[in-house]
Amino acid sequence: MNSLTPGGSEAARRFPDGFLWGVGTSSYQIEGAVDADGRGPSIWDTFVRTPGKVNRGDTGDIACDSYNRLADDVALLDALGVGAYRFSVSWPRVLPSGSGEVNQAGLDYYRRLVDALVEHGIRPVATVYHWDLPQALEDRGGWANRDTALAMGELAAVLADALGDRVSMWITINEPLQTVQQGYLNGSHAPGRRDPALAAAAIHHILLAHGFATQALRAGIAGAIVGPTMDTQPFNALDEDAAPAAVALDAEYNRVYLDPVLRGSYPADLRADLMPPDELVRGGDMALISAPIDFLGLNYYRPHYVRSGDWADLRLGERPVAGWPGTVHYMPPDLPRTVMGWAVVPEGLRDLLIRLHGETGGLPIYITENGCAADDYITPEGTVEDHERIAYIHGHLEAILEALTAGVDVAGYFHWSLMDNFEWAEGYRRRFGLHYVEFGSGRRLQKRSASYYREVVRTNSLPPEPRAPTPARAAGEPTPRVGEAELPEAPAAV
Ligand code: IFM
Repeated sequence: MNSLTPGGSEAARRFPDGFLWGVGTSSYQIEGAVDADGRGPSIWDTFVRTPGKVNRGDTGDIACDSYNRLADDVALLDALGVGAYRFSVSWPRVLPSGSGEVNQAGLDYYRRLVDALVEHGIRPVATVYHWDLPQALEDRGGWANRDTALAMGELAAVLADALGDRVSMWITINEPLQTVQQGYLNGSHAPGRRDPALAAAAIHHILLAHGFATQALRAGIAGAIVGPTMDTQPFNALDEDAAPAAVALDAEYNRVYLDPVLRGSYPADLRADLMPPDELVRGGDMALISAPIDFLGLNYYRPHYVRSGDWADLRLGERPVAGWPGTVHYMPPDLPRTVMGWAVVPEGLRDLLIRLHGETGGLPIYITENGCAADDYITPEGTVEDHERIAYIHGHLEAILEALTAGVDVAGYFHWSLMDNFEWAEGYRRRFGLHYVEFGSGRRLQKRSASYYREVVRTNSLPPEPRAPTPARAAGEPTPRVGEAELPEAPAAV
């Protein structure tokens, strides 16, 4: 793909001094202990109990049991040698009713976590909202209700007060796109709505929540470093006729979140039914949403492709682009894919970083998530040989080096994830971790990729080449370079 593949000079493979290496998780995906110490219910506790919503009916009731295994997880981080850990706070653990009374026992858990991290020289990076909205707020309208944004400001103030002496770096919201697309448009995530009018309101209120949280964090913590995390998803048009649809999808998926934060306005070409109506956008809202941020968090997994094509003649895996007759979502058959069905395109990350460098006016960008699900398994020798993941990381780190060379201020990389966990509607069947989790016993086991990543962190550079052969899938599985006839069902997010 580039000049850095095996043989690139050592200097070219080095990351800048001070580059922040980390891993990430989120509360509902790992903590379990959903009834412990006064935690209130979240929308995910409700959603997982709705028949047919989550694969095999899996729940986050136990997950990785991180609430009770805090020391084990910090030991894993320590062994990786990472400089930072990105975790999220469970809102219903801290404010069981969404606002009002604070649950001290819940706050204490995060205090213990942060103390342990600091003791080990690992910088805590906290996400205020990673999808587990208190059910009490959902009962009052969830993200379609402006009060939810105000309540998130309240949550951020509580967190600033309790953790601000030890946590300086904060992510306000994680992937607002997914909250809106999956939570309010296609219903595949909690709260499972399918209503563009609610989605339009949710867009505005989740951005407003970012604004209120930023304000509260800055007010409570001197020198707070604050930014949102977006999962900006490139849309590539494969022919000229499909280009207008790609631009429209970019507005619907990406610019609708980036523009308000970076420019203080919604994109004029946004799908009309998703444009937050004037009566919801009050005076001062856009100024609050676009208050200065210190960095942009970027979660990158994959790009998308559209081509012109007859809706009556779709191939397996293709879907119409809604609102664009004659244009289809397309998966080029020669692209490798992960078990999620997501295309593996590291250079998409490089190009996206260069784009965002321009759009943010050169703000530092942290890759707050990047990783892949794979069909990992424990070999008879007791190891997990996840060479597909190593190749994935390697390729994406090369892409980051290229972006750095092009002048982008990439300030850190957080691999998703520290360990296998509850992958939302997919339940536990999709493993994203550097550590294998034996669900049931809760045992954690280092995968081969953890050793690879430890070496990257230790040397602050990319190894000359991945350490082992890089089959696209675990041994015994068919290669993902399959013909179009074998394309899987398209992911629900798009
Ligand atoms: O597991 C999720 C995470 O919660 C948000 N970003 C994408 C990951 C993989 O799907």
